[in-house]
Amino acid sequence: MSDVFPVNGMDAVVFAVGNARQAAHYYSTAFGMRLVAYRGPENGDRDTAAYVLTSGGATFEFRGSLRPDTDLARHVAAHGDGVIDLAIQVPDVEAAYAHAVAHGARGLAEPYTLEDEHGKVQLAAIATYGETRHTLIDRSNYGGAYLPGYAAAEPLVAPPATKNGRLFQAVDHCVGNVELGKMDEWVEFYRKVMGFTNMAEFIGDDIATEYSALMSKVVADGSRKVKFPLNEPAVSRKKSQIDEYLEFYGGPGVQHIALATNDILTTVDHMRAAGVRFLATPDSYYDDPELRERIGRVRVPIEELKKRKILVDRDEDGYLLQIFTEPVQDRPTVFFELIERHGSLGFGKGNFKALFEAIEREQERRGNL
Ligand code: TYF
Ligand code: FE
Repeated sequence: MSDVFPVNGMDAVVFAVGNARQAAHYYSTAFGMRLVAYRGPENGDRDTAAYVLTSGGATFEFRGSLRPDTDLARHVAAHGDGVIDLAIQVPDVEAAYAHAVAHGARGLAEPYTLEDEHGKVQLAAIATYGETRHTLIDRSNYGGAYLPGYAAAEPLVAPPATKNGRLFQAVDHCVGNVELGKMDEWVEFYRKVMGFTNMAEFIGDDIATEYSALMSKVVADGSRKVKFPLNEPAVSRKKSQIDEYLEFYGGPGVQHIALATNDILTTVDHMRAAGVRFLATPDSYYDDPELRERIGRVRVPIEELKKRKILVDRDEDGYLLQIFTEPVQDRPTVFFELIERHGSLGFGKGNFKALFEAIEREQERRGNL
């Protein structure tokens, strides 16, 4: 199962943005990330400014166009700031690419090698939903800051004052929004092309029509290191948040990136203090005796979660704490999730109702409900 398309984990999440320099600043100050590499005219790239930031094992690259007539500029004009690449680390790029295209993937870049004094990197790329791509990458023979062509860079600001100097340590999952009726086709795409399998968590018809206005299924590689939930709008009373996304993004794309943290309270406190806005759950969520019953004991008093509007869910394997930011750019498109897992492999199914009601209140404020 996992041997038809072995993966080692997520590589970089690449964003196309209107102003990469300011994005680098925001993700440094508000998300506590560390600038590690840069590429621009100073390094011979006349078209692009690219900033690479890390937080533990998570890597984000922000690319901005210096000219109006580039693919990157066209992408930002069409979609606003957004994710263009969910790069995946694979042990064998040639084999992964060959398997993917033989099973129906559209190839965007045949396997190629980048090389400099720090070693070599193998890459290839395939298309996924919308204008999003998956770069397949093997950097196991590379010791440089990011990729050949990028120069090492110094952090922009001091690290956050946490025990390990960061606010999160990995990308937990990356969610895609696709068009009505297409979710199962994309589930099938990941099954055929990458051998990914359906995880148990999904939003069924009943929940979809009652309150969520979306359907959702999760695919993951055999080792569960790469997890891709996929949403489609559901027909319901109100305008689906997925339709709002599709309208403003101009088609399918990445909806949210979930970041794994070991201390969600500290992370949320830091991000809030830096000006990041989170979706607010009503106090009634925490005061509901049914919630307290269902959740049982978690590592902090519920009052601490209530103060910060952190959601909590439990399943047979354990529990998780999670919270969602508002969209992080002008358009109501991409947002982030913070997630602290204690055994649970789920996605917060028990929170869907409260979460989607909070999202609907925001849609309403934007005039998009
Ligand atoms: O990734 C997930 O499935 C959860 C739940 O618009 C979720 O984070 C699903 C859809 C959505 C927001 C959150
Ligand atoms: Fe999520």
